[in-house]
Order: sequence, then structure tokens, then C-alpha cells
Amino acid sequence: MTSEFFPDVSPLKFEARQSAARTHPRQSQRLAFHHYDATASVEGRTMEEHLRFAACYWHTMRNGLADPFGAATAVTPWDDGSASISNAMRRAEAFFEFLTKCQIGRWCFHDRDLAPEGETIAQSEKNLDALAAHAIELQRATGKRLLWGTANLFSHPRYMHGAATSPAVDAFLHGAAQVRKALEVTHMLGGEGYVLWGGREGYDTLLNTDLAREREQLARFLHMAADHAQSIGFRGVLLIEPKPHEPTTHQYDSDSEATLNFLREFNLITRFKLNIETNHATLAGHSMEHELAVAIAAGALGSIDANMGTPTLGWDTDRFPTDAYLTTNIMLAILNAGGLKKGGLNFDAKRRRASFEPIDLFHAHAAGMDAFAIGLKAAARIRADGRLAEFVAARYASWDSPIGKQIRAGTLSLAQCAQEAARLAPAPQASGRQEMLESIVNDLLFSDDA
Ligand code: XUL
Ligand code: CO
Repeated sequence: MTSEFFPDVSPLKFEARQSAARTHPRQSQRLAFHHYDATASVEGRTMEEHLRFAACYWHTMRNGLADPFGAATAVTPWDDGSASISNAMRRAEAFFEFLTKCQIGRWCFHDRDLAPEGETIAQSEKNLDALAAHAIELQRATGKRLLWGTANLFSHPRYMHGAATSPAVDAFLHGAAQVRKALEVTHMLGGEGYVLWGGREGYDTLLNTDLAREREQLARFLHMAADHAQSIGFRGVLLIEPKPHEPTTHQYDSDSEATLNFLREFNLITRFKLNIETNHATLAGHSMEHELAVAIAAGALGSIDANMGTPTLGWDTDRFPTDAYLTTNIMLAILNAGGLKKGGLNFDAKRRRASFEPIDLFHAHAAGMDAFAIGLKAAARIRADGRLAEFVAARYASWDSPIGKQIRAGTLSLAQCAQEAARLAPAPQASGRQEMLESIVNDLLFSDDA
């Protein structure tokens, strides 16, 4: 890389909290990690190996921070605002410098954030090829890896009625062209996964919608995408990212359970895993823990889009995940499930509109990374302490009795269960002890040796 895009930012390092405070007394928070120590070991693996952080190209490089009431505010000296290839290349260089200085090992992109859309499909593909060639050089130079790629099938007006689920076959065809190319570019860049987020794959009103037909179209599209991935030798994970609504009134892959049901119904369950996003869980009226638990129970957790919503607002605010309870719950679920495997923690998150300076990109990601490091350490303490797991095991102990085992094995009929019930002596109920368990989590989260 020739020029420096963030000259005021030195590569971020891990610093113990006290030393940071002493060295920089006038700054409320120096730009450094206070919890994320990439090489520190937790449960026998480094934090870097556990957390597999990724930054997303769309929010980091392409989100000017406009909102429905006001214009973009983000200061981006590396971007001349044009749709030229040279501008797109410079942006990519700035992004890889950002990844390097922020110790983020992975990245994610949509075809259209990386390269400008052309007048024709051929021109768009040529533009993407040019940027992919540049990105592979930048990956080589910096050692960064692609977590996943995806295609934007929701911004262009041609997708106003959906892509795969559009009533117009042309939109389906155009979407197919984009996904084919985005899959190939993802493969070329060594992507560990490929995501399909059905931005407009749903309906705004049932008055104009044939829901059964649209769900079949979506399933056909997903089979085609999976077939193509296989035919080009792509070994990464194919991921669906559930979201209930916004921009549509209802999206067909609305939450983990609905998506798993859809995948099973259309014989796609062995081909796709889920990319679970916190703010999408919130919009679906679920906790992130719930969405993760459902995916994990089905053996279908693929990856995570790490952000958080604003519960008092009804939108996908995509805030950086700085809530230590949230990150603790997420990391507890991940550790219990045996780790992220080929997935990662992708910050699908954007700064608030008023956090407009380039340095805020670093503050925001560092805040998210530190929050996940806090969560990882707390989750490991909860597991080492063992009280939560013991409590859950004890709560189900009656299922390990001979009769419990028989029911689980499927060898008892309902009538036999009824006979057993008649013989039961009255047994005391056991408390669920929710508040006690919540207090144990608090104790471990805020323990002095944290
Ligand atoms: C939108 C969203 C997308 C996907 C990728 O809410 O999360 O950015 O992650 O298309
Ligand atoms: Co997302």
C-alpha cells in the first residue's frame, strides 16, 4: 500500500486499563483494546481464534450515515464520491488499512458495495472483476481473509417487488446473474462462506401477493445457488440470514424457526446454515440467545452478524454491540456449541450519525471487539464455575430415571404413560430459581479477577 488513509491512527494494541488511564490522563478513552488481547488464551484457544472478527464493507466504507431525516455526515477523505474504478480501488485500500490497524482478521462484502454497478450485466461483472483482483492483492499483502461475500438484490429499483420472489421473472433472472457472479468472486477470494439475505423476498401486502408461489420461487432460487456453488467447487458454508421485516412487511425467512421450516419443506436443510443477526432477532420479537439456541439445536448455526438494536426504537438500528450481557450470552452459546467453526463475528453495524469522524470507525469496532472479549472471558468463567450447567442438568434429572429413559427411547405408549401416572406418588415441585441464576451470572460477569 502506498499511501496512508488513517494517518492519525496508530495500530491498536491491547493495553491494561490502568496504564491507559495513567499515560493519557486527558483522554476519556484512548484508542486501544482494554479487553481484546488477540493472543491471550481462553479455554485453550486464543481470543483471535474464538472470536473470528470481521468488518463489513457496506457500513464501514459505503454508509455515509444518512438517515430518513438528514443527509450523510461521514467524513471520508479517501472517497471522491465518484463511481469510478479508481475511487473504488482507493476505498478498498483504505478498508484494508483499517482492518490492519484495527486487528480485524476478516471482511464481508456485497457485490455492489465493492464495485460500481455498470450499465449492463457484462459491465457490472467487469467492474467486480477489477475490484476482486485488487482485493486479492490486498488480502495477500495484509493476510486478511474473506469471511463471506453476498449479492445486493434489494437496492436497485428492479428489485422493488423482490428478486427471487418477484412477480416479474426478469428480476429473478437478474438476481441469478448477480448471485452466480458473486459466488464466483467469493470463491476466487477464498471466502469461508456465502450469505443470502432476502432483503425484499417477502411481501408488502397480501392483496397483490401469491405467497405460495413466491415461497416456491425462493426455494428454486436457493437450490440453483447451491448447485452453482457446488459446480464451481466452492467449499464454504452457504448461509441464510433471517429477518422478519424491514424493508418488507413480512420476509419469508422471518426468524430461525421459520427459516429452518422453510429449508426442511423445500429439501434445502442440508445445503444451508443460518447467519444470525442480533438486531434481526430483536425485530422478530426474540432475544439473540433464542435465535442462537434454535439454530444450534438444529445443528444449523453458521455465522453471526454482530450488532444490536435499540429496543425502544422499532427499526434495524444496527448499533455496535457494546452490551456486555448480550456478548456474554452470545459467547456462552457459542462456547457451549463448540465454537464458531467456519463462521465469524461480522460487525454488521454502523456508527451513529453524529459519530462521523474516521476515527469513530476505530472507536466503534474496538468497542464491539472489547465487548466480545468481555463476553468471552465471562462465558468461560461461567463454564468453569459450572453452577449454571449443573443446575440445568439437575433440573432434568428425572428424565434419566428408567421411566424417563423409556419415554425418550420411544418405547412407551400414551396409555402406558397414563398407567405410570396413576402409580405416581405426589412429588414436590422444584423451583426454577431464575433470579438466583441471574445473580450468578452478574457475579461472574463482574468478578474482581475479570
Ligand atoms: C440487512 C442485513 C444485510 C445482510 C447482508 O439488515 O443485515 O446487510 O447482512 O445482505
Ligand atoms: Co446482516
